[in-house]
Amino acid sequence: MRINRVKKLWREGKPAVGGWLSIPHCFQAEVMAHTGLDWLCIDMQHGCIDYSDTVPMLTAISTTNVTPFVRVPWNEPAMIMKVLDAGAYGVIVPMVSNRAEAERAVAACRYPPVGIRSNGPNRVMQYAGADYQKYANDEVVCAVMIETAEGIEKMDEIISTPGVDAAYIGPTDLALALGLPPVMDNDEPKHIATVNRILETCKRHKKIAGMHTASSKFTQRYLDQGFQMVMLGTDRSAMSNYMKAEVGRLTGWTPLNPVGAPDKGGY
Ligand code: 3PY
Ligand code: MG
Repeated sequence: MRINRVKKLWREGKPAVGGWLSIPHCFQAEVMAHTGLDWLCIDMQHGCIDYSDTVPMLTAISTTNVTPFVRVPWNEPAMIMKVLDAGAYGVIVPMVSNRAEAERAVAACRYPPVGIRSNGPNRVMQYAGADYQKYANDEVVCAVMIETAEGIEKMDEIISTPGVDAAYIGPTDLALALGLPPVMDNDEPKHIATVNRILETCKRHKKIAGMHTASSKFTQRYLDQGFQMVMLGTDRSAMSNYMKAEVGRLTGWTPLNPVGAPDKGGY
C-alpha cells in the first residue's frame, strides 16, 4: 500500500502542515497540491463541495505526493466510508462531542473486526495499491474535531478513544462554544487556555494535536507549541488576499468596487 506520508511524519515525531480546499474544482486542488504542503483537506462541511466534486479533486491531489484528507459534512458512517473508498487517506469529523461519537467516527474508518467499514475500496485501490485492505486500518487517519461545549468538557474521553489518531481544533466553533466571537486566529485568553488544554490532553494520551489557522504567524505559533497537524490557509483566502493586495498597490487607477477587508481565511 502507498504509505500515508502524514502518518509517517507523525510516527517520526515530526509535524505536517496542510491547506484547505473550499472551491469545488480539481484544477485549484492540483495548484494547491504544488505549493509545498504535506496535506490538503477537501472541505465537504463548509466548502462549496459535493461528493461528485470530491472525487476529481482527490484525483488531482494524487498527481503529487500530498496526503489527501476530507472533512466530511457530519459524523455519518456512510459519507466517511464513501470518501475513504474514493481515496481519502484521512477524514476530519466535525463537532465530535463525546466518547460514543468518537467511537462512531473511528468505527466508520476501520474494517472489521475493529470497526464497521464496509468493503468496497473503489478508487482508492488505484491510488493505494492492491493490498490496501490489509493496511488501511493502520494507515487511514481518523481526526475528530473538538469544537463544541460538550466536546471541551469531555475532551479527555474523546481524545483517549482507541483509534482516534488526532484531535483537530476548529477555532471559530471553539470560540462560539466559549461564548466568544467566532474569530479564526484567536488571541482571547480563554481561547488560548482551552487550546492549550486540548494540546496537553493529546500529549498525555499520545495523540496528535491538530489546529486550523489562517496565517503563517499562527501556524508557526502552534508548530512551536507542539501541534503536529496545522492548517496554514485556504484556496479561497489565498486567491482573494493575493488579488486584493495587488489591486491595492496600483496607483493612477480606481478599482471598480472598493477593495474589501482581507479574507480572514478558515472555512
Ligand atoms: C472552525 O473554525 O470551527 C472550523 O471548523 C474551521 O473550519
Ligand atoms: Mg468548525
